[in-house]
Amino acid sequence: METKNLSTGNNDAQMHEKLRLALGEDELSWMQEKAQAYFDMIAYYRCAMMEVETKLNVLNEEYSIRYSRNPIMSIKSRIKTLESIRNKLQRKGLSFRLDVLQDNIYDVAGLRVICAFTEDVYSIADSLLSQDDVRLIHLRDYIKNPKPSGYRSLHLIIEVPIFLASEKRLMKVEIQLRTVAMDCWASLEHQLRYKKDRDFTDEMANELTRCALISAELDERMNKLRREMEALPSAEAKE
Ligand code: 0O2
Repeated sequence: METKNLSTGNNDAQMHEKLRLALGEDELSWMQEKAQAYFDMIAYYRCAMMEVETKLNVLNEEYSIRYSRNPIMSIKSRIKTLESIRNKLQRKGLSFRLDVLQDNIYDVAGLRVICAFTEDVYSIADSLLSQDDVRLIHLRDYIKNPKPSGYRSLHLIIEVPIFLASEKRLMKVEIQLRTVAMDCWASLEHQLRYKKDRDFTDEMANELTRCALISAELDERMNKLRREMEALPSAEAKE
């Protein structure tokens, strides 16, 4: 372990020296300042992501106490990679500047919340949005209005405060809420569609859309079953 650190440090020093010779001291320190500002900003997004994840875990815990079941099955979080941020800015015709990034890219910090039932998706979203430090920036309901591909999920862009040592910052976070069935479809579709060495035909796209309809039907039938079960008297009430 110690050897690895020493050798990494050595490589860093060599790289620094190469850059200093190629660029000059002023340019190098300008570049370092820019890089530091970027990494600081990413750290703030990471804090906001943790903040929202905690809120979701608290909601899940409360539902579990109140209704003896967990509406949230799992939460995945990710920070968008530098490459993905750069590509998205390019696609939007925007330059790579921190202020431009913060004003235009809302999914630097992203959470994917996998729920048991469709109704859980909306209950969790409503509970989160009713909190007084959460501001809704944007809502896209791809469950009520699926994408042409068949993709279904509820997308929220929210703004939450993070409290640092001497300041409060408002940060944007994207939350994608979906059921297990929606997540299964989206994950498999993503794997199939983005296989780089294969063509994706129209017939394959149509087949995926048909699979999305089957997954929507599965959700509907599960929701119905749940409603029917909840309408029955509980074992305690029967005694
Ligand atoms: P990643 O790696 O998942 O983060 P915006 O500028 O953000 O408002 P955008 O990006 O078109 O516009 O927003 P949209 O379409 O509402 O949401 C984009 C994200 O939703 C994607 O993230 C996917 O995660 C998911 N998504 C949207 N459509 C589909 C689809 O047809 N199939 C699958 N599997 N996922 C989808 P990114 O940007 O691809 O990157």
